Amino acid sequence: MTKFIAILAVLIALAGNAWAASQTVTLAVPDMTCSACPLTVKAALTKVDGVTKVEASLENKEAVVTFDDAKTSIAALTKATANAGYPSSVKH
Ligand SMILES: [Cu+2]
Repeated sequence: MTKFIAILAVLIALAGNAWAASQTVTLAVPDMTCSACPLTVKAALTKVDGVTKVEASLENKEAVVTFDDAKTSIAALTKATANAGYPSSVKH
């Protein structure tokens, strides 16, 4: 019986993971002006819980962020860049 409950717990945990979806968003970060800026933006975004990948580009003035939408939101991402001194918005 204990074993059955343990198996059930594993199945529930796996099902829980299935709900979390990995999302990728492109943020426009117009205030990046030198090669150090993308590093600051990347560091700020990487610190947000749930973010799995960040690519910040000075040339495009944008940051491409991959995150787990069960752990964080686009609002949290734009807030993180703003707190680092770089206001951002979603690129459509
Ligand atoms: Cu800079």
